[in-house]
Amino acid sequence: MANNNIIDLTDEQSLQKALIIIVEYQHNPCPPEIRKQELESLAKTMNVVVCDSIIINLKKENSQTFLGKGKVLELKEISIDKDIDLLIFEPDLAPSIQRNLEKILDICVIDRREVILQIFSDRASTKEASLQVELARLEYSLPRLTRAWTNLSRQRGGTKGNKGEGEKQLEIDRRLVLSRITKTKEELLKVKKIRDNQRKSRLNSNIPTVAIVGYTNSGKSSLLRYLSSSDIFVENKLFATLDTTSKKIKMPSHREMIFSDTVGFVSDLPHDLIESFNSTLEEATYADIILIVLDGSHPNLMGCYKTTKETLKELNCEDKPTLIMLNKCDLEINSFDRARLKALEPTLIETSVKNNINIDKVLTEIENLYSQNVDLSYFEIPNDRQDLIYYAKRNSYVIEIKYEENFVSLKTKIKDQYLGELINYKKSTPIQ
Ligand SMILES: Nc1nc2c(ncn2[C@@H]2O[C@H](COP(=O)(O)OP(=O)(O)OP(=O)(O)O)[C@@H](O)[C@H]2O)c(=O)[nH]1
Ligand SMILES: [Mg+2]
Repeated sequence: MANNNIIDLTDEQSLQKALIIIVEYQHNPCPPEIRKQELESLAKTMNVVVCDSIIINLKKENSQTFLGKGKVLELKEISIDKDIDLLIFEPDLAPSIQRNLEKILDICVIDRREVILQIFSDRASTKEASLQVELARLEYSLPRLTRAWTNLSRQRGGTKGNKGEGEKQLEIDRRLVLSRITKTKEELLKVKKIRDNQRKSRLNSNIPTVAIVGYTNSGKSSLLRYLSSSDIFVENKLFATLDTTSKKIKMPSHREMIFSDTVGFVSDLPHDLIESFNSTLEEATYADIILIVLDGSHPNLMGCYKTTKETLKELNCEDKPTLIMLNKCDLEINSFDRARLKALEPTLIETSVKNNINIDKVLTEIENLYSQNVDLSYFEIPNDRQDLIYYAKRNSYVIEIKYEENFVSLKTKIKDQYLGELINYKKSTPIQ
């Protein structure tokens, strides 16, 4: 690829010095101090050194440079004084503003969205995740082909050569990016088909599925790792997980359920990333139960809760049976937020995956939730058809078996294709 226009931070460049700029100019319910902290941890995850962070109150937006002339010059002075290589802005910048700022400041200017793209790009490990990130990066780069900076060094587009040459090169670059986008989409479609087939076979079985969702770094992978005694990747950094991992878990009733880990949410997740990660997030759409993991020690707990609920709404999952874990209760949880959350979500369970607090309770609750919400079938099986009871146990999710005088009553969740001979003993009304 000749020109991807996205910063590529290699190890050698890992000591890039960044200045973070949070601009307050439209009402944002999340306090700037908290947004600053989050952008700092995102920047650190991207492997840059954050030298300083500044919050700027902006009354009137400048159409060319977003900030006023005086502020831009002030930033230039700070950047020179502190030997800054990289400015990171929140909110996201329009391509033309980013270009103008880079020209005036003579250093690389990126926004939060590009930071997230970079992190996703560094972390994508499976083919699907890599393709998804590649697509988001290419789409992001398209309107930015004339940027002065890329790979933290100057690029030719728009800055060198005469105008005619620049335009010709730009057209070549545009076409290259567009054909790459088409190719990536095609490849993605193929990978998606494989995933869909895997999911289909999981859904076709009678094993209930639980999607573990929540803000990044809340403990989702830690939970699945703990439950499945596996070595799933867990890290105290944002976006440790970009792919879905599914594991069969033995529940307290000894029945099995499939738990799937998902990519973490973040507030204002760039829309193209939500779209490109849709197939991963679809795990939630198809799950029987949603398990939300919240980090109780997060400084913006209510914001994380809100973002999680909003993202689930975007995925059309808001009406699914849902359980909330208020995780990391071994750490300090803001008592005001805890009370607010409990009022909103009375069934919330305080947990610590780290110290195994209330994890069994979560599993039991999930089973309860499932049996309350699932469409059950009812059967009365003659006592001498123990083979059918055995068949039902193996091929459906049995909620209850009662041995009556003349028959065995069975309450279960079973898919039509598994009914077999059981269909002859199906009852339309629930067993009393
Ligand atoms: N103190 C404490 N730390 C926890 C607990 N659960 C998880 N952690 C830590 O929180 C950090 C993030 O955990 P992960 O399981 O990677 O979080 P995640 O939700 O999968 O994060 P993403 O994949 O980025 O979305 C790790 O350092 C864990 O060790 C807990 O109950 N208590
Ligand atoms: Mg994870």
